Amino acid sequence: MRCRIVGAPVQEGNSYPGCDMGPSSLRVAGIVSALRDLGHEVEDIGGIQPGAIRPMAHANPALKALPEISAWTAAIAEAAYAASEDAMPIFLGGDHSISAGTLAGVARRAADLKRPLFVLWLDAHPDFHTLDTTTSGNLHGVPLAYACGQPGFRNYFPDLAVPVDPERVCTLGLRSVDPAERTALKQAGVTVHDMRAIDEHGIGALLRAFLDRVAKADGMLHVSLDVDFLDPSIAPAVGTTVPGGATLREAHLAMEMLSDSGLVTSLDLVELNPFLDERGRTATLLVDLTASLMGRRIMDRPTRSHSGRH
Ligand code: NNH
Ligand code: MN
Ligand code: MN
Ligand code: MN
Repeated sequence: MRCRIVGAPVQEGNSYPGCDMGPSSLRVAGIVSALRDLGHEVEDIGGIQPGAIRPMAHANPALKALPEISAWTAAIAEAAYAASEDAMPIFLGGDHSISAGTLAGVARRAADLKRPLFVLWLDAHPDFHTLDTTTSGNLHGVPLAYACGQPGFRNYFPDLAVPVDPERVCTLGLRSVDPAERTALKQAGVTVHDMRAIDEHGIGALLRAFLDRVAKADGMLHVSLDVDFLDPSIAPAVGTTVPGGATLREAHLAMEMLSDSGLVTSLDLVELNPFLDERGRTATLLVDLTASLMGRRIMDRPTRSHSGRH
């Protein structure tokens, strides 16, 4: 497989500075060599630059860094469209606001190819606020709603070439959903699997059902992996820790099932804040999960006796 690594060092979409170091941290943790060791051809195109910032006013006084995130979204959407032409793009965030752009770009690519785009959103949060409903004002809380064509983004975020169909979106791992998001998710028809669903049915059964749908439709699949999908005890390097997240075993199972499916066409690794990490363990875990998603199997990997690197 050809992979293209695209850095998106955005931090203005959340309130904990440091996510701009995410791409560097993932590179230091060995994302490129992990993929090459699996036999993939990897091109690292470096980092995206934001577009021109134009001042804007909005009625919601809570909104933070709207002109900046709008400019980033335009640049990331273009880069994502270009990067998905002849390779599988892997976007290194940056906070989750980058997915406004990555989804816009890959949705446009899927439309060119006349294939339906499905989205797997692995996150403690659905990020389904609009500019009008967010009360925190942090724009990492809006990218999925924007990409799904929810109202109120016109004149603020770039116009979508093509929206993602919310009925082709599956969120997995939710455990922090705001009231406005709850209503909007239901109305839009997003598939929502919260942590209770994972506990009750097992992550494997939930993911299997979604992957079957994608396969049946000959769909493309974008995976958006927010660090806070994982339990903070294994992935501390994130501003918005929420207890009760996915375990290492659940996350690895999900990655290996995604790999087996052969359906994944693009990937976001987001919200990593290296300033909050412990000796690089979260970055290393994200690289391990990415390797599993890209074909690494327990039977082929060297045995680790503890969390140190060899
Ligand atoms: N829903 C909250 C908000 O909009 C939290 C969003 N934070 C995230 N999303 N980390 O993944 O502020
Ligand atoms: Mn998120
Ligand atoms: Mn989150
Ligand atoms: Mn060791």
